[in-house]
Amino acid sequence: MDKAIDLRSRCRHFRVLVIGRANAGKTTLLKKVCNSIEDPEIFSPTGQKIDVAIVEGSAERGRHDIENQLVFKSNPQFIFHDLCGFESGSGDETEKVKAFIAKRAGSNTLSGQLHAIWYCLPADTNRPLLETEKNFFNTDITGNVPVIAIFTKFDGLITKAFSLLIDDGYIRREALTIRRGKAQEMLTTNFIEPLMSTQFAPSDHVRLDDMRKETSDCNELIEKTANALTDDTLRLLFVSVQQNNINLCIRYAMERWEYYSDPEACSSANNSGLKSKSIGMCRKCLGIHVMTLCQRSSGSL
Ligand SMILES: Nc1nc2c(ncn2[C@@H]2O[C@H](COP(=O)(O)OP(=O)(O)O)[C@@H](O)[C@H]2O)c(=O)[nH]1
Ligand SMILES: [Mg+2]
Repeated sequence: MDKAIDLRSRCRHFRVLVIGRANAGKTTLLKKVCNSIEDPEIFSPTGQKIDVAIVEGSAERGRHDIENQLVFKSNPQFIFHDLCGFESGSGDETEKVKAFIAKRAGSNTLSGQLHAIWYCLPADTNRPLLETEKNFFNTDITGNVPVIAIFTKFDGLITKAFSLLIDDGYIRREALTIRRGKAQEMLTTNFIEPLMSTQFAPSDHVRLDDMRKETSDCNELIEKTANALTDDTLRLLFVSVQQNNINLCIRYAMERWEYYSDPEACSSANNSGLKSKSIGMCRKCLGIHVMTLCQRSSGSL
């Protein structure tokens, strides 16, 4: 825990570059990650707030300038860079991303560095991987920064799968039962396999259901991002900026021997829960300690 506090005093932010076509669902996803219904605030690279109301049309431009930093009031520990329009096929965009990543890699502060890339690919499209996207994953652009591919709008692919099944002669009830499995097959064949066979394939990939729904969550994305961070310090930072994902905090706490062997942490429940690493059994006894960890590291204690 001391390590987390020390780290948070040196680095207050986790910085993510989000790439994807227009309408891929990027903003909706970021709102979900930060538990926000509001749009993010936009800051220049030097931290000046950009007032998007001043110039008409500047909101979209401001949001999609890769250099600008998007921050949600609800979770200011995350800084996002939003790159839209990468589908245009222009070599300029690729160069811009390369230059941005190289500049961030050269930053002499941990806060200034880029920690992860989320590459959004809409799953409801007839064009799974565009040329520029193939180029991105066949070129060494990202260096050591882990990339997670996110298949957004899986609900749209389920709708497509349903239509195909009906066209194939399935009755409605049967089609409803098997449409999800069919959509997963389509995702694997048309999206995941071509993507993962690229030369610089992403560290991991995740499929997201309808992010517009209140009940949907992005826990799998958060967990996969945490797993892709090979640097223990960074992973600790990422876990410490989570405000919504208590399971990740619990799991991470359990992986750390300090927690695993701390007799105090187990005072309210039986030890065998910890030893068996059963999250369910340990939730009770660790919950309170993890809450403390999260609150302390987010600065509210
Ligand atoms: N079907 C479906 N639509 C979505 C989902 N996420 C976002 N959308 C819709 O897709 C459109 C574009 O979303 P937005 O987040 O603004 O995309 P961005 O341009 O990549 O930032 C909006 O109309 C959203 O309501 C999703 O998971 N499923
Ligand atoms: Mg957007």
